[in-house]
Amino acid sequence: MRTRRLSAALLAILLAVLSLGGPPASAARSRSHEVSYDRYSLKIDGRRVVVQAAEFHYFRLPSPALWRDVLEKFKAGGFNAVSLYFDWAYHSPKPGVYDFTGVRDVDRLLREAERAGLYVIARPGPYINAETTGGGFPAWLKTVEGRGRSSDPGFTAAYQDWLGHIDPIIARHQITRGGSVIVYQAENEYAVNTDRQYMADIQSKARADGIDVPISHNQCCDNASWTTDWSSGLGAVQLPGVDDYPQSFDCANPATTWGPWGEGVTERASQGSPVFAAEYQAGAIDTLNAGYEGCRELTGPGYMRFFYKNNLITGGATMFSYYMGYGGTNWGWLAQPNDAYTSYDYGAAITETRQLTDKYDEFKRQGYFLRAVTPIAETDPVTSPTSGNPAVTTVARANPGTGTQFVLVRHADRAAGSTDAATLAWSTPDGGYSVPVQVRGREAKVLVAGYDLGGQRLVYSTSEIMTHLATGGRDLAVLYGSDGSTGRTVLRYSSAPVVKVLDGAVTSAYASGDLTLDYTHTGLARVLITGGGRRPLLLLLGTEAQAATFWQAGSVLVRGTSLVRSADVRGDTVSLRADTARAGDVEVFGAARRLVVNGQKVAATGTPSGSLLGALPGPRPVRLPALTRWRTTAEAPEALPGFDDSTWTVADHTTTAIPYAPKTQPVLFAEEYGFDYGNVWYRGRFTATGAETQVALNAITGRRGTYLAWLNGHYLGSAAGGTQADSDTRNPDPGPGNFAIPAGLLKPGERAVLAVLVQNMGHNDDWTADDNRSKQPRGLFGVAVSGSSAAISWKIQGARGGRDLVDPVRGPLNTGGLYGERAGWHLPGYRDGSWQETSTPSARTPGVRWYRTTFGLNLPGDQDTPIALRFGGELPVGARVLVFLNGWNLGQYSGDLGPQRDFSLPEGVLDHQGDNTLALAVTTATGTALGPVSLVTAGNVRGGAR
Ligand code: IPT
Repeated sequence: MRTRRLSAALLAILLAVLSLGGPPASAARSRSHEVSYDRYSLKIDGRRVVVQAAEFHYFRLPSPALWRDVLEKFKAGGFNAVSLYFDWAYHSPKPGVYDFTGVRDVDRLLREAERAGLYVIARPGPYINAETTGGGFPAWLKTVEGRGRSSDPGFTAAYQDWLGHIDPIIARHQITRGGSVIVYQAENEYAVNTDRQYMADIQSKARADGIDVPISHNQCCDNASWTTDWSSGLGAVQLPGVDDYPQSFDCANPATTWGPWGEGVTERASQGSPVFAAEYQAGAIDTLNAGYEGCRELTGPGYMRFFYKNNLITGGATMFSYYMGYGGTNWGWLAQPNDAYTSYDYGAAITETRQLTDKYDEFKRQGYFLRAVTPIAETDPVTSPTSGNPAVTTVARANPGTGTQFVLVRHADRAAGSTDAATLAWSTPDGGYSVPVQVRGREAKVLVAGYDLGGQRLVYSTSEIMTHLATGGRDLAVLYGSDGSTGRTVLRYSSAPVVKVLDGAVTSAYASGDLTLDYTHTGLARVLITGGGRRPLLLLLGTEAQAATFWQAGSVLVRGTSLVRSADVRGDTVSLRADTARAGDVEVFGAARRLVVNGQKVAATGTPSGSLLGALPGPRPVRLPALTRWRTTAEAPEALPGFDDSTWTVADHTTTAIPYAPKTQPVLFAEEYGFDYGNVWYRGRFTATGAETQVALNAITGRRGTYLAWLNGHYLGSAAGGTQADSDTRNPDPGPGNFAIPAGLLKPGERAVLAVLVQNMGHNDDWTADDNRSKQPRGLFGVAVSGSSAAISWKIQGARGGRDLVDPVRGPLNTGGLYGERAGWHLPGYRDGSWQETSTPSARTPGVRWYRTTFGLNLPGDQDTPIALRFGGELPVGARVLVFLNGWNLGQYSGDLGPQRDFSLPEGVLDHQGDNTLALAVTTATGTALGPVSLVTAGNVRGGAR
C-alpha cells in the first residue's frame, strides 16, 4: 500500500514535470536531477528540454515580495526558465564585505524561481554589463591594482572573493541538489579579450565552489564566428552560446528598422552542444531617449515572430534566453551613466510596473508551442517543401525519431511587406500534399506535419499550434493564424469521424483516411471530433489574438482572465489563482466540475464544449490622495565658509592606484577616499591674495552629470561634468568649467573656501575589457585658481560612513553625500515640522532644496494596483530631483536625463495599506518648478501574487 502511494506521488511529480515543462514544485525538493546535453538539446534526467528563458534582474526590483509576481508571469507566459545576472556591486560596499539579506536575498530569489517552476540560468559575472553601474563591478574595484576581466593577480583575488560568496548560494540551488539551477554562465560576452586563463580560472573557481551543472558562455554579437571562440582550448565552456540584438537600439525609429544586425543565430556545424541563443534581443536600451514604448515597438510581435522562429528552424536552436523578460528600475545609483536612466523598462514583454503587453502574448504563443510539441527538441535540417512562388520561402527540420516535420514559411526577402500566396509541394511523413499557404508581410509561421498530437494524428496544418493537452479523456488543441487568413488542418482516422462544429464556420471533408478541415481564422471556432477510431478531440481554431486569451496551467486550459498563475485540481474541483482586469467570463477546460478562483467559489455551468463557464468580478476602482501639502527647506550649508567640516576626510593623496593621472595635485577622485556613489562635496581652503580672477575646475561625473561651485558662499555657477575619458587616459580637459571671481569677493591674507558639489551619475561599464572606461574616476579632476599660487587644502565628504554603510538595509547605492541625505532627511522618521509649508514643489534658487510630504493609502488587499509618481513640470537641463519613498531612492527626475515622467513606486517599498513618506531632493543651477506632482495608477487587477 505504502509503496503504491509513494509511486503515485512520484508519478504526480513526473506528470507535473512533463506537463509544466519546468522543474517540479518545491515539494519535490529532496530529489536531485541530472543535467546533460548533446548536439540537439539540454536534457534533464535524460529527457529533452527546450529551454525558453527570460532575463530578470532582482536588483532592479527592490521589493522581494514582487519577485514572485514577475516569476509567475514568466511561467504563465510559456517560459520554463529564468536567466539571472547577479550584480557584484549591489552586494559589496567594500572589499571583503558582502550582503545577501533583504532586497539582496538571492537565496529567496532562487527559492522563488524554483517555487514558480522555473529553471535558472545563473550569471554571476564577475562582469555582467547590463547597463548597471560599473557593469556589475563595485566602484571600489577601481582602486584595486590589476586589469579587470583578466587573470591579473589583484583582480583575481577580488573577483574570486565575490564568486566565493555567490557561488555557494547558487550551488545549493542547483537541480543536481534538488533546486532548479541548470546552467552557470562564466563571465559575460568575453570575446573582446583573449585572456583564456581568466575564463579557465572562473570555471575552476565555480567547480571548487560546488557548481556541477554545465557552464555556458555568451559569445558577443557575431553569429558567424561564435563556433570557435569558447568551444575549445583553454577556458572553453561546455555550452557556448551567442548573443544577438538584430534590431539594435534605435527606439526612435521602430517602424522603419528591420534587422540591421542580421538574421539571428545560425546553426553551427557538428558541435557537441545545443545551439544556444544565450542573450537574444527582447527589448532595447533607450540610448536616444526616445521612450520605451518605441523600444517595445522596435522589438514587438512582428520582430519576435520573424527572428525567434528563424532561430528555431533555420538556426536549430533549442536553448533561448530573452533579454529582458522584465526590465525593472535603476533605483538609487544603480544605472550605468551612458545607456540608462531610472527606468529600465527596456520595452520588455512585461512593463516596469509589471503589466503584460502584446509582446507577452507572442511569447506565450511561441512558448506554449515549444512546451507542448516535444519533438521540436531534437531535429535535423531536412529538405523543405518547394514553394510555387519565389517570394515565399521554406526551411524545414525534422525529428529523426518521430519524423515530425517543422516547416518555417516566410517571405524570401525578410523586409517584404506584401501578402503572397504559394502552394507548397509538401512531402509529409503521411504522404505528399499540395498545401496552400499565405504570407503577410513579416509573418513567419512554423507549420507542423506528421505529428502524434496526443491521441490524434496530425497530418499537417497551415494553422500554427499553440498548445494541446489531454484532459478528461479527450484531447484539446489550440491552433491559430493571423486574423482573416485561411487555414487547413488535416487529421488522420481509420474511419470517418463525427465532426461537430460548435462555433464558427469550418467545413470538413473525409476521404481515404484524411479529415480535411477548411476555415478562415476569425474569432474562435470550436470543432468537436469524435469516433474515427480515436479518442475525442476539441479543436479550438482562433486568431492570434484569440489564442493569446488562453492560459495553460498543468492539465487545465483557461480563458477569459487576464492571467492564470496556477491551477490546482483536486477531485472534481479546479482552483485557480488568477488576475482579472475587468469583470467577465471565465472558461475552464479540464476534468473538473467545480470552480474556485482566488479562494472563492464561482458558480459555473457546463458548456457544449465540455468546459465550465463562470463569471468573475473585476477590480474595484481605487482613489489616490492628492499631494498638495509639502514642507520644504533649503540646504547646502557646505557652501558657506563657516561650515564645520571637521569630521570630513582630508583629501591629500599624491598617488593613486586608479590608472588615471589627475590634472592637478592632490588626487581628488572620490573613490580614492571611499565615496563611491551619489553626490560628493569638496571644500578647499587657501589664503587669498585678492588678485584671484578665476576658478578653473575639471570634474568627471559620467554622462549628463553636472557640478556646482561656490566661493566663500557666493555661487559661482555650474558646468557639465566630464564623461567618457579617452582610452589613452590622456583626456586633457574632462568636464571643464571656468568661473570668474567677482572683484572684491576675496580679501588679501584672508581665508577663502571653495566648495564644489559634484554629481556622480554612476560608473562606466567595462564592455571593452580594458579598464579604460571602467576605471575612469568620479569627482574633481583638476583645480586651478588664476592669480594665486597658494596651496589648497582639501576635504571631501560623500555618503555618510562611506563604504562602512550606515544603512545596510537600503545598501550602498541608495544615498550619496547631500547634506539632507547625510542628515536623514529622506527617512520616514525625520521630523520636518520646522520646515516651511508649500503646496507645490518648486526650487527658485541655485543649490539644493528638499521637499517632504506624507500620504496614507488604503488600497484593496486582494488587488494588485501598481502606483507611480508623476511629475508634471519641465525641468531645465542639469536640474535633478532625487525621489525618496520611505527612505528608498527610487529615481532621478530631470529634463535631460531621459524622457521619464512617471516613477514606479513598487509595493513593498510603498505601503499600500498605511502611511508613506515622500522626500524630493532638488539640485538646480538655475531655479526650477517641478510642476504638479501626483500619484497615478499603472494598472489594477483583482488577484495578484499572494
Ligand atoms: C549585451 C550585454 O550582455 C547585456 O548585459 C546588456 O548590456 C545588453 O547588451 C544590452 O542591454 S551586449 C550586446 C548589446 C552587444
